[in-house]
Amino acid sequence: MDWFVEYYNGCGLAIKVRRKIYEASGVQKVEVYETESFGKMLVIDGKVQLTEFDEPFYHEMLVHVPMLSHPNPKKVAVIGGGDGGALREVLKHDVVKVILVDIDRNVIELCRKYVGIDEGAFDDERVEIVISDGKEFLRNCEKFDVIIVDSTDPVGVSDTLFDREFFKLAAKKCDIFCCQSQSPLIQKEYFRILLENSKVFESWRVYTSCVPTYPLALWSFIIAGKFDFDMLEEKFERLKGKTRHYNPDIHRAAFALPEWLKKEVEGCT
Ligand code: AG3
Repeated sequence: MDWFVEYYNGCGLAIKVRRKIYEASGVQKVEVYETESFGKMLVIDGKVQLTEFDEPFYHEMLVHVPMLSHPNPKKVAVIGGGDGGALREVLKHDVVKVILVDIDRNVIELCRKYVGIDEGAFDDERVEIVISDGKEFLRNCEKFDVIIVDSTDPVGVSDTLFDREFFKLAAKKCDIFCCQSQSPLIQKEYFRILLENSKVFESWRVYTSCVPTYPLALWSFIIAGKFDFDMLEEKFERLKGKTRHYNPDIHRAAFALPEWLKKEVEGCT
């Protein structure tokens, strides 16, 4: 039995693994493990992207917060998210069309075969897959009700999803935008860039979720655009029984920020 270890700035996380199920190198290095306690685990370029154990704490908050903050989302784009977890959650809503844009076909294929958290989402007839850089896609795409960014850390292929130009394009192409915004504790440099860029939207807010297998467990998200939290209970009716983590209480509570984080956020307003 071995340990998989990911190091951050001066600390790290060790996860006991039973075996490596698959490894492939293309646009990115993709590894799939079977862990001792957390089910299957996806690692991209040495960084934990998900485990079966806690991925709903991330994907449900990334998706249902923006989806339920829109009056009637029909057309959605997911940028990144080649594992299919965010896609699976979007399809729980009454959507007409969902475009998944990922730069790495390998991630999609390996995740379908060896991870399986998509639960058939890639075969849904409402889904279209586009293999492209997310920023290039935004330049020429139609308008969406909601755009969701499910990226890796901004090193390597996904750094184009973290710049001001990407945010400017996104602001033109949707009513509501939502992105994962890294660890506000130990990846402050990335978090701050995303806060700064969010200013291109008329309004934006930060929320958090606890994702134990991500750096220091406290994970942040930014929602921007024309969102409101009216009638969450009524809108939640369509999701009832289908979520493992999300509910309207946790939605509202996720926006309650501790003093240190408020300061960080206000420093950017
Ligand atoms: N992407 C955001 C998590 C990145 C974790 N970073 C790290 N371990 N250094 C998640 C993609 C899952 N769909």
